[in-house]
Amino acid sequence: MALERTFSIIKPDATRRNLTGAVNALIEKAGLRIVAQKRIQLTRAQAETFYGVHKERPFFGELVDFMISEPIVVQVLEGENAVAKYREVMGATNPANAAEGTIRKEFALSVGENSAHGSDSLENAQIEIAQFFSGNEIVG
Ligand code: RTP
Ligand code: MG
Repeated sequence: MALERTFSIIKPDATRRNLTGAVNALIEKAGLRIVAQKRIQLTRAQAETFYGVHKERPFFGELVDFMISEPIVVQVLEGENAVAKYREVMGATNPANAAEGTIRKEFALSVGENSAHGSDSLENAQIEIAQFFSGNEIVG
C-alpha cells in the first residue's frame, strides 16, 4: 500500500449550505488526513484552466459558472491509496448513481452541483495540488 496525496475541492453548492464540516467528517471517517486546506474563490481563468480537459464538453460553460459562483474549499488529502480511496468516498459523478454513505449521495444536488472534486490519477493529483498549494502549506 502506498501513502499518497490527492487534491480535493468542496464545491460551491456545499460551501453555500454550510456543509464543509459534514464533508470533512466523511473524509476523516474514511481514514484520510486533511494535510492542507483553504477557502478561496476561483477566478474564471483559474476555473477554465482547472477543468480545461472538459473545454469541448457541452457542460463546460455551466461548470465554470458554477465553480466561480461562491467560495470553495481546496484541500490536500493524505492516506493509503488516497487517490482511489477519495474517489470512493465521493461516489459517482451523478448522485443518482452514487453509493449510500458517499459525499455525493448524501449531499449532491445534481450531476453538475455535486459537492466534491477529487483527482482522478496520482499524476493529476500532483498537478492540481501544485496549482493551489505551495510546499510549505502542506503539513503531513
Ligand atoms: P470532478 O472532476 O469534479 O471530480 O468530477 P468527476 O471526475 O466525477 O466527473 P468529470 O467527468 O470529470 O466532470 C467534471 C465535473 O463536471 C460536472 N459535470 N456536469 N451536466 C453534466 O452532464 C455534467 N457532467 C459533469 C460535474 O460537476 C463533474 O463533477
Ligand atoms: Mg474529473
